[in-house]
Amino acid sequence: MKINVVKNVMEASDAMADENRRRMDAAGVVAINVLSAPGSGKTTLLEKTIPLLAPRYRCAVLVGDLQTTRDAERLGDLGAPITQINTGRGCHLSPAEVAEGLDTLELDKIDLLFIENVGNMVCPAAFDLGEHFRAVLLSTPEGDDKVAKYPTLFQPADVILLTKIDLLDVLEYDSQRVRDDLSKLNTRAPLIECCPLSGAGLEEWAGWLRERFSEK
Ligand SMILES: Nc1nc2c(ncn2[C@@H]2O[C@H](COP(=O)(O)OP(=O)(O)OP(=O)(O)O)[C@@H](O)[C@H]2O)c(=O)[nH]1
Ligand SMILES: [Mg+2]
Repeated sequence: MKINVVKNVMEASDAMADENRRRMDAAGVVAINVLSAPGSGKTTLLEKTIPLLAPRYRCAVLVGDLQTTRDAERLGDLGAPITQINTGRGCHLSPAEVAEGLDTLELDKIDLLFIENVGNMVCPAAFDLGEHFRAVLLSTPEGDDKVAKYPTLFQPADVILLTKIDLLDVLEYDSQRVRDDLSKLNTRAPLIECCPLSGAGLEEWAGWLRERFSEK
């Protein structure tokens, strides 16, 4: 009896991600996959970050959502190329969708490409999109227990942003618990405490991005 085995259902996905990375490498683009739960502040972070980096760094954004162009509209006045990717029912961006997004951009004119993933703490973490680095946001209202509960999101992160620190005083939030959980899971990624809304802490994040670009 012949038994068919699908050895690695992710193989095609990973091959597509590698191809995306190759295209971006050829154009000198550094790509950051930005992941978090819905509403942690990904778009707000990008709204504040792009003006901090311009004009020295030419930024662009691929932004994933199930429906609407709302995030792209928010980012649309920054002077950076923005492409909204609607996934329909999809709970994460796929490398094939990112490849289509790359087709809409002039890669030779981009230094930093932010890929705002669909808000979700589980599925997006499983897919390499061809990015060079992963930035993971954790906002204080989500609770201080999330690092240990969602290890697959935080373990591969290259940088972690603890956002909405302006709310620390009104929440019963233990930042040390986050640091303790990270010390068991990921000691490589710096933890940047910030408030994307006010801009507090964003110079440290911008510095981290500039360093990643200069390393490439
Ligand atoms: N208090 C506070 N609110 C913030 C901060 N950053 C973002 N917000 C608010 O959080 C809400 C969600 O922010 P978004 O930037 O839309 O979050 P997102 O992660 O892009 O959301 P999705 O794309 O839906 O996953 C908005 O009402 C923001 O104004 C912050 O630093 N402090
Ligand atoms: Mg958003």
